[in-house]
Amino acid sequence: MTKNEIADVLTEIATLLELKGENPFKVRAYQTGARALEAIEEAELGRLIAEEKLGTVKGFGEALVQKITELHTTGKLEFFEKLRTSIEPGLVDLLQIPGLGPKKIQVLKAKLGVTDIAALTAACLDGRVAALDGFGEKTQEKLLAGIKNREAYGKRHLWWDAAEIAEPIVAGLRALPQVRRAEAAGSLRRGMETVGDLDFLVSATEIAPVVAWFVAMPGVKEVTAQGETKASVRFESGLQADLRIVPDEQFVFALHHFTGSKDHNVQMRQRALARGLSLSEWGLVPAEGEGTAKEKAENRKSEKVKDESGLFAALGLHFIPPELREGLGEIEAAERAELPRLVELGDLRGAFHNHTTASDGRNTLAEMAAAAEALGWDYLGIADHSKSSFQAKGLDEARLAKQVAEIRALNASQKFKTHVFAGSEVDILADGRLDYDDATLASLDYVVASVHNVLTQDEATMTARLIRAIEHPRTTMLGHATGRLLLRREASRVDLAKVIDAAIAHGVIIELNASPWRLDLDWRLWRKSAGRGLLCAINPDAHEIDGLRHVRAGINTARKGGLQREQVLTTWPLVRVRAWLAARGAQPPA
Ligand code: DGT
Ligand code: CA
Ligand code: CA
Ligand code: ZN
Repeated sequence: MTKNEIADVLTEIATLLELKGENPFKVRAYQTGARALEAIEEAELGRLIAEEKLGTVKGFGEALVQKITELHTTGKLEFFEKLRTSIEPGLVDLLQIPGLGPKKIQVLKAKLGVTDIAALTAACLDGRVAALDGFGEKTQEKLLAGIKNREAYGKRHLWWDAAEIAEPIVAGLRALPQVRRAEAAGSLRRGMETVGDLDFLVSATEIAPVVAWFVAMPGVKEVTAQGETKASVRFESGLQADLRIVPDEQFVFALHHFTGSKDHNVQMRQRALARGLSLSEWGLVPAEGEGTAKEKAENRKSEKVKDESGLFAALGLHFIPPELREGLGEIEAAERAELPRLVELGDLRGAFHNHTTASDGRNTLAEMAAAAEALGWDYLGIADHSKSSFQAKGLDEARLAKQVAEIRALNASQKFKTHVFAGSEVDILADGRLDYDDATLASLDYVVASVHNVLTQDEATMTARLIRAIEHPRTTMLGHATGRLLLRREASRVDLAKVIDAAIAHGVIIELNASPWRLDLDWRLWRKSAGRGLLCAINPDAHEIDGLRHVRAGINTARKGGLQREQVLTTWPLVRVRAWLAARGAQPPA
């Protein structure tokens, strides 16, 4: 580990110890240690450790010397790992709220059981915080305001929400007579699950009218910057948007630069340099000679490069889709022509995890089927909640049997071109058993097995629970595997590598839950698993007809995860899906 990484660990240890109410001197020792470490040079640290002289540095006691040495040489620290798992992750988030220090957080936890921001919000809203000794009405109000602010300004935004704001802006920019090309770049274009800010890029014949239009858009709450070729605004939601305007001959280079990611850009520049070229947001020019990159680009415009494909080709690369530009080996793959052919929205033919008014959905079976038909889907799976999810009106055996009969009748009536599969989103009980008996499960076309309660089990228990569900012969797919809610709730503690191994071994699908606040499994895990035979189903988890559209967010994540059409069951035609389900259903019970 580098010294800065070690310093970060020490700082985090101090915070965690503070949250645990540890001795303040001990806390201070870690804080001081982190600062002392920052002041040392990297090479110096290596030398001090090699010569066992770390203890001579002011600020490093015996305990710190041992821990820094362990981190530096092994990259790990057992003490830290243990400490981290002993504290609810939500408590650390609470520290970001103005007015809340470790002491107050401990009181909130002890008296009200508050361990995350959602629980604190609830406790403030029903007045329980004001009633605590040392808090009061004023503090409660201040905390609520702090939470609201954090939501509005401090945090990132769901890809879906950002895209809904960005799309009309791109259309509006393109409609301006002065605009030649306009694109939304940045993390939005890369399909990241959350977006920090929007980055619009425009080439135009005249700049002023474009800037004037941008800062006067509906929904703009504040103009945070306005210059000659750029402007920044903030919307009601707190989302910021940057606009940059460039001459048309620079557009491709600027688009590539502002799409990022930063790591991808750095690697592309290094690649250019290795070829005697200098790549920048202004152009691609020979690296030798006097002058800045900007001056050179203006003198020697990279005229042959008309679009991003041309830019990649100029560096001996196949086109890299924006979703893959994370600096994680995509350039090497593009050089060897080994990039996957990514799944596309138009490849989808249906989805399996959808709810109706029978449980907590807002549209009826017939409405959902009609909406799926309107999308051109060949099939729609209905998977309402099972009986243990009583808060979501989960179906008992009798209601489930009635729904299955309705679905069979609907298919027989041929009212819709879309075939409806009768399934269920069956709760995985705390011990890994499923919520219906085998006979009931056998009456279904498929089973989505999901965790909805007791989310806070330790890692080993949760992992065993999911694997037991995967091993059940009636389980077709695992639903929202980690239970995370982006920007709201952390993933459960679970060893996903083991879960994925079990799914592959048992031929069980893991869903890519396309709900914009889930996107679970994460794209980083799909990158690791796609080539290993793990089958994916992109499921919108729709609770109303409009929710079916969320598959688009799922496609984003699938593409980022490097998934190809073949690896996604929901791109398969109906006959093939039916045959696959039938083959699984024929498996004898264990
Ligand atoms: P975000 O907004 O946090 O979701 O992430 P991005 O990727 O949209 O980042 P942003 O908005 O700060 O910048 C947009 C792109 O501009 C970024 O993906 C790559 C490029 N960029 C920004 N800063 C740097 C930098 O320091 N070096 C390089 N090479 N590129 C940068
Ligand atoms: Ca951005
Ligand atoms: Ca930005
Ligand atoms: Zn669910």
